[in-house]
Amino acid sequence: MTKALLLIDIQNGFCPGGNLPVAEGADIVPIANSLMNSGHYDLVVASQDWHPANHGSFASQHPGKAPFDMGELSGQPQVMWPDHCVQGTPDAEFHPELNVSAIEYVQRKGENPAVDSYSAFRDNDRSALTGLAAYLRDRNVTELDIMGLATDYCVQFSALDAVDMLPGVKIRLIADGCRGIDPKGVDDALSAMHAAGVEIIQSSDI
Ligand code: VGL
Ligand code: ZN
Repeated sequence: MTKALLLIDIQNGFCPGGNLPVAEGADIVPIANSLMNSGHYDLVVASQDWHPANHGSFASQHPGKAPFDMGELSGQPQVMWPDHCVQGTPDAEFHPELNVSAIEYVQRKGENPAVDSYSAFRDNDRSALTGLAAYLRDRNVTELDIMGLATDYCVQFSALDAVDMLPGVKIRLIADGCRGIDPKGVDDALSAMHAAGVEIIQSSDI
């Protein structure tokens, strides 16, 4: 029995003051810190959105596109994001108050400019794996709790891939430990995760 906590993209870029801020994004940092300190988890891992400056999800790479327009990338519809979480910049760093010393493994993602990677497990076109599923299997993880940013994008894609790629592992979403970009998108994401077999819990349940 290995209980693991997966922290999705708790980075400056997704917190107020960042380049792709999520409303109240920084409010989840104390929740992450208290869960890491709770003694409940045997293992804490985190993902980090880690884009090259010319990443194809950036509106700046598509003449005529503005941030939040729809475009296309790797043959799929793609939201055109503001430049965010560029490798080596403060925007890509974890939130300064996040207790990073408790994190044993960091999975970077979104490094290929030709495809986006919302999920911490694989690229959006599902061709390249990040290595996180193999790491968690190797560590004999049996329960995986997920929280972070943003509910309707990276959290949702990661939770759905966890169900798909870690058969037999119990997957739970810590709802109050997440914040989203679009309220409607958050509702849809919670429904989709629930329908896929993700248990939706609150941090107070742990
Ligand atoms: C994310 C949009 C673009 C996320 C990452 O972490 O949810 N969203 N890149
Ligand atoms: Zn990104």
